[in-house]
Formats: sequence, structure tokens, C-alpha cells
Amino acid sequence: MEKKTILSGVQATGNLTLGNYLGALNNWVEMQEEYNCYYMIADLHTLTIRNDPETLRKNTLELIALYVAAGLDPEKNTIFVQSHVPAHTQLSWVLNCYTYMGELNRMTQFKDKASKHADNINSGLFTYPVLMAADILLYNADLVPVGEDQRQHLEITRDIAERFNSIYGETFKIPDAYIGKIGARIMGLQNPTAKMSKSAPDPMDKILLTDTADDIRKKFKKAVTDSENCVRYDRESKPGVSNLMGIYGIIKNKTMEEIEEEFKGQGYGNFKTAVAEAVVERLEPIQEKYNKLIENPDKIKEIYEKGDKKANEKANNLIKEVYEKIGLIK
Ligand code: ATP
Ligand code: LTN
Repeated sequence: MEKKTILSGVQATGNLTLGNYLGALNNWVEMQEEYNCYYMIADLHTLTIRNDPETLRKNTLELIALYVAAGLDPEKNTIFVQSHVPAHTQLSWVLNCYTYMGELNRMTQFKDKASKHADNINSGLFTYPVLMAADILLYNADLVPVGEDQRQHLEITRDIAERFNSIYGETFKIPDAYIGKIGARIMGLQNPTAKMSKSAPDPMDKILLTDTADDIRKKFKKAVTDSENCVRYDRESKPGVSNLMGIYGIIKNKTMEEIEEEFKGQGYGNFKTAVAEAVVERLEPIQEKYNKLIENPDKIKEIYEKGDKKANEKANNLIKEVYEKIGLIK
């Protein structure tokens, strides 16, 4: 049987967090054997907020290095840069004409980002989900591994694809979101009721994949908990502790019950230390690989150029089919 196809991506907005890793990358690594995988750097999506050009270039290269350091094998996966495959912007324009303002108005990410960047509510921010739909549909992706926050974007992608298919006949495969159970939503360490986000201003709220072991220990020590002093899973009334349990559970492959048992009768001190050490241990080899690769820009270039070529071949076939179906002449 032919392998199913996966596509996903991350914006090049700077250093990845533990949330990005546990919610997305970690699942990608687990899927690379079983699926035909396309993993892109969503650099065009990054333009929806203001970036310094030099920083964007730097972030893009760093993100490619992090993908590989986190365990994505460039021989097994197609790792590519979104802006190097023109079919993404081509299909995005077409799909814009099959997406309603009302649908886009309902997107919670748009509302959230618009409130955070009130001085720059540009139309790219509004049509962001359409470009994302194009990313996914161009590769006939079966599954899209993302964190919980992206579920709504997957739903609109399906709606747009179904609408197009019902007018022009079977063109796009209808993709499913793949959302890991616990890693789906890692919360901030200081504000455990909001997701850990790489653009959060408070450095204590997030663990970066490139943080030193000491920083990681310090951040977990200061993580917000509660006064019960009992390691018990309850997202509603104990969001801080539950979030730490979620992190520990994914890394150690343990259920919440097992973790409650492990730390029974102990206070938060031991527990926080154990979580921090688990994270340090997991990130150490990733950081080592990353530090080596980032010193070798030629190698990074070789990786994305190879991926760009494969992605272009696949995407160009589909955009040709779409252009023909809607009546653009050859
Ligand atoms: P930004 O802060 O710039 O909005 P972000 O940290 O939310 O960025 P994205 O580039 O939007 O990161 O997301 C990359 C991937 O990581 C997506 O699949 C997203 O669902 C996932 N992700 C992001 N934050 C978390 C989180 N806190 N928990 C789980 N998954 C997450
Ligand atoms: N919007 C996504 C990043 C992204 C993406 C995609 C994810 C852009 N295009 C296609 C999956 C598939 C986010 O994580 N914020």
C-alpha cells in the first residue's frame, strides 16, 4: 500500500519553544518512518507580522537546523522553504476567491493576533488560513500534525477543499488534523492558562529549545503552581501543576496516574526538579546536533535545496490541474 502523505510547518518567528517541540516536532519525528512527509518553513506566513529582514533570514536557517537536530532525517523527509515553491502563493490567490469573509472572521487566531498587533492588522493576517490551506492541499496531504491551536485552520481548509471539489470535481484530498493527546497544548510556565508561545514577551514563561540547562532549571523552579502542594492532575483548578505533569508525561512516556503515584506525598520541589531534569536530558542531544549544524551553512543549504526541488515537482502538478479546471488557458 502506498504511504500516506503528511505536511506541516512552523513559522520562522524565532527560537522554537518546548510547546512547539512537544506539540508538533516531536510528533513529526515519530511519523517519519510510516509516512511520506513534507515539512516546510512557513516563511511567507511570518510576513503577517513585521520582521527585520536580517532576522527573518537568520530565523529561517536556524529553524531548518532545528528540524534536523530535533530528529527529522533529511533523507527521509522533504524539508523545504515555503517561499521557494511559488505554487503556494499561486494556489493561495485562487483559494482566496473560494473563501468567504465570514469564514475568516470566525478564526480565533486572527482575533488573537489582531489584538496583539493592533497597529498592523493587515489583510495577510486575515487571509493567513487560506495560504495555509494552499500549503496543505498542494501536496494532497492526508494528515496534518499540529497543536490544538491549529484545529480551526484545518477545518476551514477542509471546507475550502470540499467547496472547490463540489464545483470542479475531485481535485483536492480532504485532510485530517493529527493532534497528539497531551502535547497538544503546552501552557506558559508563568501563565498556565495561555499557551506557551514563542512570541510571548516574558522569557520566564517559555522554555526555548536553545536554553541552557541552568536556564531550564531556573524556569521550572519559578514555574507557577498552587498552594495545595500535591501532584494531582486537574487542568481546571490546577493548571500549572497539570501542565508540568503533561510535559513530564510526554517525555517520560507516563500517564497522569503514574505520575501522581510517583510523586505521592512529595511536595512540588522534587517534582519540579524531576520535570526540569527530564527536559534538560531530552534537549541536550538536540542542542548538540543543532550547534554543529548551525556552523555549517552549506550543509543547511544542501538540505533545503534538495527539499525545495522535490516540493516544487509535487506542487507544480497540482497547480497546473487547478488552473486548467478553473479555466485559465495554457
Ligand atoms: P507564535 O508565538 O509566533 O504565534 P507559536 O509558538 O504559536 O508562534 P507556530 O509557528 O504558530 O508557533 O506553531 C508551530 C507549531 O507548534 C504548530 O503546530 C502549533 O500548533 C504548535 N504549537 C505552538 N505552540 C504550542 C503549544 N504551546 N503547545 C502545543 N503545540 C504548540
Ligand atoms: N499556521 C501554522 C503554521 C503553518 C502550517 C501550515 C501548519 C503554516 N502552514 C501548513 C501546518 C500545515 C502554525 O503553526 N501557526
